[in-house]
Amino acid sequence: MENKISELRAAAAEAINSAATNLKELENIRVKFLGKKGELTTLLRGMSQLSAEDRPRIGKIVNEARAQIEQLIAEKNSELKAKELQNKIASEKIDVTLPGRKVHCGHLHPLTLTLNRVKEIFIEMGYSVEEGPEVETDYFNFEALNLPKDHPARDMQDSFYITEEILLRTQTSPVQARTMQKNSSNAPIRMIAPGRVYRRDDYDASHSPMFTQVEGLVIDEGITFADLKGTLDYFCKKMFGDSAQIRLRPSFFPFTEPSTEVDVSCVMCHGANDTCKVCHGSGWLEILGAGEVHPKVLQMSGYDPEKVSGFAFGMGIERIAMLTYGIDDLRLFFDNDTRFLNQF
Ligand code: 2U9
Repeated sequence: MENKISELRAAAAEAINSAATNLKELENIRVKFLGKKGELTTLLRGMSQLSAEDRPRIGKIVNEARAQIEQLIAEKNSELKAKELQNKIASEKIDVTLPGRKVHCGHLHPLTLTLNRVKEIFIEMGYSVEEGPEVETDYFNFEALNLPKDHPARDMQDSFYITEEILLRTQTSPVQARTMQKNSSNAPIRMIAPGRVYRRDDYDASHSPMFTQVEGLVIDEGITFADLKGTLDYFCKKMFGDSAQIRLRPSFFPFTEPSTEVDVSCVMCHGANDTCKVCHGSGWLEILGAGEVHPKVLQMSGYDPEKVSGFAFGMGIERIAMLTYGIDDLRLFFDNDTRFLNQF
């Protein structure tokens, strides 16, 4: 028995010193000798067969052997841990003299930049920014805006219908109609409604089935066409520079009466170049539609046209961005080619 114990002790010491080259191997050795089914543990179990006088002596030797092996394992454990740490430090060494990696920083999309600027100008004038659903009811998209079901003007906009009564909004005007209906009677309104709108259009250099609009609505007592003109003139000067001028041409929209289309003096040549590619020599660019809110539209959403009046306008953000940045193809905004986007 004593021989067996000293053989085991020697074998364990040998294994710990030479075989254990990492912590996992060391653990395997610990289990082999000291584990539940380990060799020394098995030996201890066999002690019941020893005579009563041999048992305490042999027990002492086994316990000493166990303590020695444990001690060796603990020492080896610290040694291996230190070695592993050294290896880790060596392999993870950072060369601080290497040149840094360039951080690619994202930035806002040109349409967002343009939209933000438009919003900023109207917010400075005291307008609130309202939003509404892109999936709309036929009622808010058409009916509440003086476009009943049989109205010929509905043909002007081919729409994406989801059911007979639900469609993708063709303009942001339903947001204004919803705001009016939410308000108590004749409460003044000064709001813009930015957002995406959808129309069954071709996808080419100047058309897209989805684009971004900003519409505005002002309602109060005594609002006149002069207020509309002054507001849009101020907006264009802020947006395109102090030298920008506006020109109004008569037009027709079912939700405004009278209605007008608004041109701004050419942002490129300021009307001074017959060969200008942006205005084609006319000196003017069409950028807005507007008008006084139709009395029927006021009435339908709970406002009294005898007491209050208002003006409304609408513009396409893609068109404004194309004019300000000198872009001739609308599709560039949606292709997400980083060679284009990185220029903003
Ligand atoms: C309510 C009352 C009136 C919104 C208006 C326009 C004129 C207009 C177009 C410009 C280019 C849309 O982006 S575009 O295709 N818009 O010409 N929009 S007046 O009038 C309203 C809206 C809501 C309750």
